[in-house]
Amino acid sequence: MNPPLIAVLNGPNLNMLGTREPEKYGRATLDDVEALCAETADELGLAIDFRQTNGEGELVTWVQECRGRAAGIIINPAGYTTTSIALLDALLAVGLPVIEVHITNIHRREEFRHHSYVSKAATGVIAGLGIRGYALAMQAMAGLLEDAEDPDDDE
Ligand code: DHK
Repeated sequence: MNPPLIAVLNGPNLNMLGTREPEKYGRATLDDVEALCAETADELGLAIDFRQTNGEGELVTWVQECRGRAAGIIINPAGYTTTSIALLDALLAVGLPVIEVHITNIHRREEFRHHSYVSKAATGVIAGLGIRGYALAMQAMAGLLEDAEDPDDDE
């Protein structure tokens, strides 16, 4: 049987990780994030489809394409977190477990970063733990998928 596929979707400017405001986002690159996700997925028996785009429409299309294809979505919506009702609607439409990840603690930053439309569709949110947040999201997703398989099992 194929391992469950988790879409790991990244929004605008995350392609610049490593050189972008390293005092906030750290020195790891997006390739490092992908390698971390791939390694964690492997340990958990999951597969990943890891992507980044600067375009809101493309992100919406990728979310739509997850229906019937992916078991869950891990998303760092970056700048679209606070603006995109279209992204929220797409996430609600596909009806998959969603974990929202932010590298920085958005609640310690400017007020305009505090509100997330995406959170309305997210099962959980991880913020402020650096790129480690992606690995934690992967672990949480594995747990959610297990719970969905075995709803009566409390462990
Ligand atoms: C990344 C961005 O690009 C910002 O627009 C968000 C988020 C924070 C992050 O912490 O990963 O406000």
